[in-house]
Amino acid sequence: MGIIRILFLADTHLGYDFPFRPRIERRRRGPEFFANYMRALQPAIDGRVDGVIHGGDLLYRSKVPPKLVEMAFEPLKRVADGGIPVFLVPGNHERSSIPHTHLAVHPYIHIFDRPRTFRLQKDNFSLALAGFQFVRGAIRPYFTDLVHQTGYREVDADLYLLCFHQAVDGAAVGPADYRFRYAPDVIDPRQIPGPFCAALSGHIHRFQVLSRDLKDRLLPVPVFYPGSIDRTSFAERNEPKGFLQLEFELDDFRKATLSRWQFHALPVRPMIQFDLHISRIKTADLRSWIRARLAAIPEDSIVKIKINDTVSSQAMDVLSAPALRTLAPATMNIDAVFTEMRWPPAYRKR
Ligand SMILES: [Mn+2]
Repeated sequence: MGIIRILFLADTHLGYDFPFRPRIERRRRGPEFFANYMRALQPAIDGRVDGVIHGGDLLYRSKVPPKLVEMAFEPLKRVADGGIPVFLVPGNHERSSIPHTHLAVHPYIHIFDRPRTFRLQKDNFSLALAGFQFVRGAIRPYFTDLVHQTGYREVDADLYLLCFHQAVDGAAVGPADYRFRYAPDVIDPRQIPGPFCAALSGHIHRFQVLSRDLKDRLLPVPVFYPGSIDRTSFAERNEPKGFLQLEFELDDFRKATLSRWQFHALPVRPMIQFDLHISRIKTADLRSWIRARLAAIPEDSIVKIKINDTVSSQAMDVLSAPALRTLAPATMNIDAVFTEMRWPPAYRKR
């Protein structure tokens, strides 16, 4: 009887490493975020989906120049101009609301600026999209109430989707697979009411679909995280990045279901971390140690050198950001992080 296709992306963090007036010349990662954003939206720009949901953290922070907001909304408006509605959940990086929001005004762009429900209709098939902006702090005790406040029960539709930008019990992050659990700022997914067929959320940067709770019981409503469109930190260095496409179907008996979904991967650069125990290397050998390591990895790598032990000022001459850049090809991004105080003990504050 009908199919509705939804493109779901989140955590685009536009504006990250994207200075409008750069003070130094080096490779910036900002354009890569925009490039993946455009790649993710391409199916919508081509008219191959019926709606777009952005799960929040469109921008990398809340205080941004209007130009950045304009650049972020330009492709969304292009999608909306094609008659495809766009739904946006303000995330924590937007401080729960879109800055310079007048730049986002378009009859087909809908923002969850408060708990509310939008309707998406295609022929005789309709979806209700209930959702709310990012809620800071203790959401767990108020979650049921918030869902209620969206007013979804007053909206008639074949299928109901819940949109938010929060952590839920069982969501996993980081190289050590940390799992969120039972905290006041974490949603209990068992509390998502039955009429919903899925919850779509941003916030967690790893792509994952939660269908079981922490006790391995089947969840009544699955939770989808598309993850971020690029690696925003070294904690994400092993994660594939991309976006989701979900297909909803209305059959001949007017029964509607989430019939299929697919993760679409986006290109990412290798992220490589080296551990440097500086007390074990002569300062004179430091440059060649770094050069040898950089020569053995892909030229477009994003490199972090994790420096253990106290660093002498001579070693700092090699490890400062500008000095490191002279050792790496211009195609790399390179940075050092210091696990101890940057300066020898004599410089430390008491
Ligand atoms: Mn985020």
